[in-house]
Parts: sequence; C-alpha cells; structure tokens
Amino acid sequence: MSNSKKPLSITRRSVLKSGSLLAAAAGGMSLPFTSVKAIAKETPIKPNEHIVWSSCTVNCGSRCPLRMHVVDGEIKYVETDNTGDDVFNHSHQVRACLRGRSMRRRVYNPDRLKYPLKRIGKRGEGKFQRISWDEAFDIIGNSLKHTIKEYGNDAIYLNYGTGTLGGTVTKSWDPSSTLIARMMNLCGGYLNHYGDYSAANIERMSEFFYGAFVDNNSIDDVQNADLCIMFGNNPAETRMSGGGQVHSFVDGQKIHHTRTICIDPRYTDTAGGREDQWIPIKHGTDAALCAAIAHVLITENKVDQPFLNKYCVGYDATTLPSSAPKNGSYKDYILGNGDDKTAKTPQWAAPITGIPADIIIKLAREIGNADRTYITQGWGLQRSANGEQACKAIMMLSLLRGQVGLQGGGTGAREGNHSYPFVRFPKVDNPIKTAIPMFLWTDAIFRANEMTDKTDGILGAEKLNNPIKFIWNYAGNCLINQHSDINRTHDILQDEKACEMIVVIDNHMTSSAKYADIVLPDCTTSEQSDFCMDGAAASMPYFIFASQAIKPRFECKPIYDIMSGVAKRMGVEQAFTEGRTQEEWLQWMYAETVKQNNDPDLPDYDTMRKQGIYKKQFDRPHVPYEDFRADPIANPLSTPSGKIEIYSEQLAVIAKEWTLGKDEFITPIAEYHSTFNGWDAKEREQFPLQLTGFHYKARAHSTYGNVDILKAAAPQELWMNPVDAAPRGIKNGDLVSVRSQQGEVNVRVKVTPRIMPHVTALGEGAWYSPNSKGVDQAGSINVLTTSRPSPLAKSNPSHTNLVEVKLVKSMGAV
Ligand SMILES: Nc1nc2c(c(=O)[nH]1)N[C@H]1C(S)=C(S)[C@@H](COP(=O)(O)OP(=O)(O)OC[C@H]3O[C@@H](n4cnc5c(=O)[nH]c(N)nc54)[C@H](O)[C@@H]3O)O[C@H]1N2
Ligand SMILES: Nc1nc2c(c(=O)[nH]1)N[C@H]1C(S)=C(S)[C@@H](COP(=O)(O)OP(=O)(O)OC[C@H]3O[C@@H](n4cnc5c(=O)[nH]c(N)nc54)[C@H](O)[C@@H]3O)O[C@H]1N2
Ligand code: SF4
Ligand SMILES: [Mo]
Repeated sequence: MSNSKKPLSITRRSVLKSGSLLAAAAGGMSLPFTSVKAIAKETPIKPNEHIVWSSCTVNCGSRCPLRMHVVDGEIKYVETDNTGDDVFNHSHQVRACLRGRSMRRRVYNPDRLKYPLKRIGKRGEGKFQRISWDEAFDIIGNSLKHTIKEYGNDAIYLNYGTGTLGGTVTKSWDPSSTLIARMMNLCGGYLNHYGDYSAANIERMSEFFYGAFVDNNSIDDVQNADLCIMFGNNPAETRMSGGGQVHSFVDGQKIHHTRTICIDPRYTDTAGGREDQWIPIKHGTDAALCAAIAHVLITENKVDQPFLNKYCVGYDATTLPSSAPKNGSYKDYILGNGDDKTAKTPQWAAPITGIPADIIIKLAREIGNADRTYITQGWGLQRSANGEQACKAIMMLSLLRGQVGLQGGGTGAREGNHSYPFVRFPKVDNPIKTAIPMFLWTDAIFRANEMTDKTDGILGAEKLNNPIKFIWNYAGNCLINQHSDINRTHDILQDEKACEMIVVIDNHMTSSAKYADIVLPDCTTSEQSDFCMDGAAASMPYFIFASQAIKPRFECKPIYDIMSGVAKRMGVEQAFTEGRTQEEWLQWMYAETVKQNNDPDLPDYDTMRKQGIYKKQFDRPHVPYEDFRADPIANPLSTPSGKIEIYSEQLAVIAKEWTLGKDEFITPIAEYHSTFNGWDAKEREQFPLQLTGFHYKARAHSTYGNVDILKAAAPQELWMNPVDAAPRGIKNGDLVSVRSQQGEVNVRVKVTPRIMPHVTALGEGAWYSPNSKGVDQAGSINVLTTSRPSPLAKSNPSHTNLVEVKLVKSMGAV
C-alpha cells in the first residue's frame, strides 16, 4: 500500500520559537499559551427548547462537549461544539464522535439501573431485589465496618474503572482521585493498585528507562518531521474526536507531506490511504524488528554516537555501568557479541516478524537518512506478553538517532500533549501503602498469602497481609467484561466466602453489575453538573463545564450524594463533604483554578457555565526533554544515573532476585524473546492463529456497547485474512467459532486482506453474552484471553492470544 507524495520545500520547524514558554510554565509563571476567542455558531431552536452544555466523560482518550437540546425536561437531540474557526491548530471545534452524539440513547437506554438492588441469585445470574437507599447504605456501612474489624483496611479494594475518567467530582480513575478513595481514606484507607489495563508495561519500563513515564512530542509535531513512523498506533479509532489528535495528525502530515509508515498487523483506519507504506507485522515481534533496524543503523554508521555518550547509559562499552557484564551493552546484543551470540540482522528478524529482510533494510535506511523522525507507538503492542521489551525496543530507535528533545523528533513513546492546569477535588492521603499490580486483583482474592514483592510485584510491602474481601466497583466493567479470562473470573467470584462484598455503581445493568452483591444506580453526566477534561488535545488544551440537563432519572443519585450517604454511616460525613454541596465544590475548584492560573481570560463562574468550553492555544507542538537536552547535568532525569538508562542496573537486580518462569524474561537492555502464546509457541499446534485485540470505534471499551445504531454502524467482527479463511471454508459475513484455551465465542467474520495472514483480530469491549453452554454470542474477547501476566509489570497481555477458528454457519455470501 504505497503512494508517492511530493515533498514541500518549507518547514515550520525553522520558524518555531525556543522552549522559553514551556520553561515559564514549569516555573509556575504566567501561562504559556494564547487565549482563543470562541465565536459560537448558533443553531435555531424552538421556543420551548433550551440548550445545556454537557460532556462525554468516557475513557476513549478524547474529551468532547455535548450540547443537549432539552424540551420539557427531556433530551431531544444532541449537538457538539459550535465554537471555533477550524484552522489547523487554532481554536478548532472539539467535535464529538458518533458515540457521544448518541449519548441520549445511553441516558434513555432500557438497561438503565433504576433503584438500588440487592442480589438474590448467584453472582452473575442477574437476579436482584429492589431495596431502598437507606437499606443499601446500611448494608454497605455494616460490611465495611465488619471487613475493617475482621481483616483490616487492606482487605478493601477499589477496582479499576474508567467510565467517568473525564469528570472531576465524578472522576472514576485513577482510583486515588475518586470520591470512593476520599471516603475510604477518612476511614483508614484501602489496598492500592499500580499500573492499569492501558499502558502498564510501558509505564513500568519507563521508570527504569527514563525514571518516569516517557513523554513524547505532540502529534501535530508531525508537521516538523521528515518521516513519521507509527508502531501499532491508530488515532483514527483511539483518538477519534475531541481535542482531535487524529485531526492534528492528518492536517500536520499535510503541511510537510511527511512520509508516514504504519507498522501494524492490521491496515488501520489511520493508515486508510494517508500512509505511504503499511508494514504488516506479526503480533509481539516489534522488538525483533527494532533490533534488526538497529543492526542496520549501527553497521551503516547512522547512529548519533555523541548523543548516546552524553545522554544515555549502556549503549556501548563507553557508558556501560561497571556492574554489567563486559559484553552486556545494547550494541553487543545487536551485533551478536552478547550471550546469545546472535547478530540481530534483518535476515534474523524476517521469519520472526514476517517482514521480508529487504523491507526492513529499506525502513532502517529511511530512518538513518531522515533528519527528524517522529516515532510514535500505540499501546496495543505493549499490551502483550513481552510488552515491556517491545515498547523499549521502539524507543531505542529514537535514541539511536538522537531525536529526544527536538522539534520534529521525539522519544518514540505515545504522543504527548499540552494540558490546561485545573485544580481538582482535594484528595485525602491513603494510610495504606501496599499496592498490587492492577492486573492481579483476582489473584489477590484467592492466593494473597503467596503474593510477595519478588513473586508478584507487590510494592510498598514485602507481602500481602490480607486477601481482598470487599470490592468497590465504580464506573468500571473490569469485574467481568474488561478483565482477561472471563470464565476464570466467574469461578473466582462464585465463592462468596472469598470476596464477601461487591458493590457496583453504574448507569446500566452491565455484566459486571450482574456479579455485584449491591448495585447502586448512578446519575449520568446529563443528570448532574461537573467540570470535564483530561482528553488528549495536542496543542489546544481545553476544559468543559458540563451542566445538569435533566433531573436524575428514577431513583438515581450522583456519586457525590452516594458517597456522602456511605460517609454518614461511617461517621465521617462532615470530613467528607466539608459542608459543601456538589455545586459548591464546583465553585470551589473553579475559584482555586482562577487563583492558581492567573489567567486573565478565564471568565467568571456563571459566564463559564453559559460558555460551556474554554480553549487555549500553544504556539507550537509540545516537545518534552528540551531542558534535559540543553543541559543534562543541570536537568537530570530521575533515574539513578540521571540519564536515559539503555542498560538498567535496577532491572539487572530484579532479573536476578525475582522468581520467573523459564519463558519469562526481564533484561537490563531491550531484547526480543519468544513468549507464551506467541507466534512460535507450542500451543500453536492446537491453536494455529494469533488473535490480537484492538480498541474499536463502535464503543469506548464496553461503554456505548448497548446502543443499537452504533452496533449497526460498526458491527462486531473477527478480522481474518483470505489465506486463512479459504482452507476453513469461511466466507465474509459467516458466523464462526473462535476458540482458545480459555473459552469460546461466536461472532461474524470479516474476511479481509487488511490483516496479516495467520493473525486475526477482534475489537475489545463487546458485551459478554454467554449461552447456556458458556459460549459467548457477542464476540467478547475476554472469554479468550489469558490471566497470565507479563513478567515485569505483571500486566495484561490482552492482545497475545492463540486461537482456532471454525465455521459455525454459512451466511450465504459470495
Ligand atoms: N481483551 C482486552 N481487554 C481490555 C482491553 C483490551 O485492549 N483488550 N483494554 C483494556 C483497557 S486499555 C481499559 S482502559 C479497560 C477499560 O475498562 P473499563 O474501565 O471497565 O471501561 P468500560 O468497559 O468502558 O466500563 C466503564 C463502565 O462505566 C460505566 N459508566 C459510564 N458512565 C458512567 C457514569 O456516569 N457513572 C457510572 N457510575 N458509571 C458509568 C459504563 O456503563 C461501564 O460499565 O479495558 C481493558 N480491557
Ligand atoms: N474508539 C475507542 N477509542 C479508544 C478506546 C476505545 O475503547 N474505543 N480506548 C481508549 C483507551 S483506554 C486506550 S488505553 C487506548 C488504547 O490505544 P492502543 O492501545 O494504542 O489501541 P489498540 O487498538 O489496542 O492498539 C493499537 C494498534 O496496535 C495494533 N497492534 C496489536 N498488536 C501489535 C503488535 O504486536 N505490533 C504492532 N506494531 N501493532 C500491534 C492493533 O492492531 C491496533 O491497530 O485507546 C483509547 N481510545
Ligand atoms: S466517545 Fe470520546 S471521542 Fe466520542 S464523543 Fe465521547 S469523548 Fe468524544
Ligand atoms: Mo485504556
């Protein structure tokens, strides 16, 4: 898939200003961006109609304003941002995608929870009885008191949930930012987790590599690059709207006609005709591809040696720490002087990656010859069994070419952003310091007594003292749908003596809600007011004032009132509310933001409410690490050496001390290794096809998954190459069975050359719908995924799966 584009002679890079504005921001001086005057384009409305600004607060990586057209207390239709001039990187409209625009169908969905419920059947059966709020608060309060007395606060767990990530009062992630954490911390705390389902592998590896999460240039910086390489990054689906990452990418790419190469097992919507080249790759093999690219760069003298010497540790013998083996450098590994004695040539990588050696060589030379290369990776490739290595291997390419801290270059991590500083709901410290890796919460229910720092990555303590006995599950579907190996989770949750109490707070009767002991019906964003933000926005940060559009439906209560009710039962109501209502907290946060930011353009509270959205504009794309590049001694990273640790002595220690399986690797440098469920794993004999997941435009995870028009617009399908479909007698549109060691789903198939042969793909998040035999009928991928964690981060390898696919029913397509 290639087309040629004429290069344009001018680049914006030459006219960009220095980093002084960002430095001012870091020093807390005046804000480093210009104001954006938003002129609204009004839609005519009927006399009895009024418009209320609201927001979509789901976890899709974007954040969109919605304008609710309300008639007689009912939302009749939904529009989006009508302000802005739509000039590239200047006050563009923050447009909602089709999901947000169908919010009405979520508010008025038949799945809406109406009243507090108490379970009467088995967990998962979905049999409940209606109870009053008072009863619900009493049951929860008593259970909390019992759990704290019998076991301790570390037996109480806040499950991961990102359904209202974009709110401030309603914020559901990270757990410490939630009102549940605030209430629990006033009563002695709860068991923490670290990491997340999104990016745990790159987050953990980052700590040892750069000392903290690796940032990258914002995606609009593609305008300043000669070459853009997207490793498994699909902003056309994963950053669809809102601040408009994909819009910034598309427009930025046009400015400099930046040559763009997409490396992905799938020909994604992002590639979609805008790419110059699609390089299909087997899932889980990016580290091998990057090692081979490095081999070409090193042997053809295209490596920025002064950069590596000055800013990095362990590229070669010059900067290798003395504790490392003599042949332990990255260069030794690549050239074949390391312990494996294997040179990582393109010929070596070709059978592993499925990419012909000549394509690897050409790609490496393009990288070697470009002045500025903007490399960005999505998180799908690190949501894998060897994800820690894959993400680091990619970031190595940016280091080899000395691109860090340069406009048009970057780190090779996921694209970064400018953001608007906004004061949040105040947190209360958690007295409990122990943290589990997020992915191991099911393990912490039934084998807590085995879980230590060296076996399971427990932080803040050597071991767990208590199993999880009480789970709060707010705005999350990870209790079942979004956590790997649904059948296993089902079995673990069946034992009511293990985890004794599960409280789910949601808008809908989700599969997770069916596993609750108590279900509490929450208000949607439309039924309350909140400030909303935290969407990736490239160089135009903004926030939204979402106002209450309609009264709470049925007996739903906002989370603030719910947690105030529980706080009362726990004797901490005054400390929890500090005497403020939700509206008063909004006023407080806004006043604090005005005070902190010294931003003359911020309107008063009531005008902000009417205005709905507030945007700012930076004069150039975000470029992290400029200070470090200017002076690495004065501005060191927070690694032990203060430099970028290509060789990490900390990882070398962990590799020695931790208990690891034979097929698990933690290495001080980025290496490629075969993994469980990998393309060359033994189980391949029985399950010959790789299955990767992806984040799908039809939903934000499972949210919006019960909206019919979205299901029709983007149906749930298994992607399969014709090469694999033909011998199985499968045609496009047929109903197929997908089986892994963990379970079976039935789903329609999309037979397409847009996926690499022998790799299949299924969008994550479909609503788990088992038949009486436990075979899922909706294409819910977590029936097929494994609960076995990655070696270092102990995180979810959601995209590393092996399956077999069989025809169930021919649908008569030709
Ligand atoms: N196999 C596989 N599994 C995956 C992934 C994958 O790629 N593959 N991706 C993982 C990733 S990256 C993530 S982030 C997780 C996401 O997993 P979750 O955080 O569980 O995300 P959702 O499935 O969207 O669930 C959000 C829940 O919040 C509810 N909700 C929405 N709005 C409101 C509200 O206003 N109030 C309340 N109380 N509830 C609300 C929704 O109804 C829904 O039940 O999934 C992970 N799971
Ligand atoms: N529409 C929509 N947008 C979303 C979400 C959603 O559910 N729906 N979820 C949001 C959230 S919480 C997150 S964390 C992000 C997730 O963002 P990502 O993790 O980046 O999204 P994925 O679709 O899982 O993966 C991106 C791409 O990686 C490819 N890929 C898979 N395995 C490999 C591999 O081994 N190598 C390479 N090179 N590519 C590979 C996939 O085919 C996919 O096209 O998306 C966010 N945006
Ligand atoms: S799902 Fe995401 S992109 Fe779509 S409207 Fe909501 S916040 Fe915006
Ligand atoms: Mo995520």
